[in-house]
Amino acid sequence: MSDAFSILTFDHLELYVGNAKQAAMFYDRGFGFSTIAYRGLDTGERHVASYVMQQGEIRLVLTSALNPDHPIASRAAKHGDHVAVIALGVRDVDRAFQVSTSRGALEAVAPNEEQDEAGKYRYAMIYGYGNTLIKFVQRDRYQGVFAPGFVPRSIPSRANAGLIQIDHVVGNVEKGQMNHWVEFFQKTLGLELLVKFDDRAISTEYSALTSSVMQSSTGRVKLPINEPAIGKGKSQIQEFLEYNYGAGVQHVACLTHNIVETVTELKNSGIEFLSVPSSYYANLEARVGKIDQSIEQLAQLGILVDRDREGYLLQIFTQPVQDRPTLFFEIIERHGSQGFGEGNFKSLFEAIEREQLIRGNL
Ligand code: TYF
Ligand code: FE
Repeated sequence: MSDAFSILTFDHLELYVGNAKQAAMFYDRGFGFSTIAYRGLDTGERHVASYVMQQGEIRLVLTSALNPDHPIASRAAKHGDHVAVIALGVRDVDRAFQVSTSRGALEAVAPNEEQDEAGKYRYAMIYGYGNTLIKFVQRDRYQGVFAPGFVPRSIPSRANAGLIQIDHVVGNVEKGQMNHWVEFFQKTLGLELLVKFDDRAISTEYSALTSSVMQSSTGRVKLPINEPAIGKGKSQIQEFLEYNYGAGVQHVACLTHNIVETVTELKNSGIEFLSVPSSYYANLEARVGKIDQSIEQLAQLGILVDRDREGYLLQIFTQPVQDRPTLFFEIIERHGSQGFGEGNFKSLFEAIEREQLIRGNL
């Protein structure tokens, strides 16, 4: 198996937000990200302000417009704070752009080179689902902290939470659109369809969804896509689409090597998580067998466990990180399993439905 061109990793995710200065404090104090670079009025940037936040290899760029006519202002007004750009590290931006656009991807920004004293930085962008942009980044000849136009700013988070890598980034698309986007990622990026969960695998009494997991050849970039399916109540995917005003990134899964410590830290910092009933833990050991963690501790923190042929995984989901029921984060620790917690889908979706019911959206 091989990609259409070499996709190395997630380079960063850029969020368009209403107030980047305040969001930066949330991702620092709440999630344990350190500020590593900045651009804004005081660095000579007239149109936007951006904070580059890093934890382990995860980089989030938080960007706000400085005036109401800027397209980033209208995007943030429409979708709320959201992941606007999925940036992929590639070996060759020109090839990534040429191959993907010749196979049907729409051009957003043609290959561009920016330069400063730290070297040369190349990028290009294509359109993904909804208003999401997919950016190709090539930084092999760039030695700077982030990119030209940014000044280094070293503000270490007071409490690193042990997040180390982006594991996967999930998109929600409108009903009937999932296969279109699966084919889009197969054709234009050469991603492989790893697994498909249909609405029988993913349904509760009230709601249903279908999901396809797309993956790059190295496995480092995983981009699952969900669409709503018909159920007795409103699908959580439909709820997302209504509040996000269209397709977009639903959740970002961050890898940790110690989920117990990570979640303890995040909870102490005020991050709120979904919770499952204590009955989930009653027959857990029978379901997943022996694991290294104490089930009592997992139950206390609300961490979910799933096992497949290759091993097991631990996962937990935050509440949405803005007032709209849109973007949320997943914390995941893998022990062999490369799955997504299929065995937890029912409990997880019932937990989400309890929240939908409180919001008046079930
Ligand atoms: O990425 C996944 O597939 C899991 C489970 O709306 C999941 O994290 C799937 C759909 C969803 C929430 C979580
Ligand atoms: Fe996930």
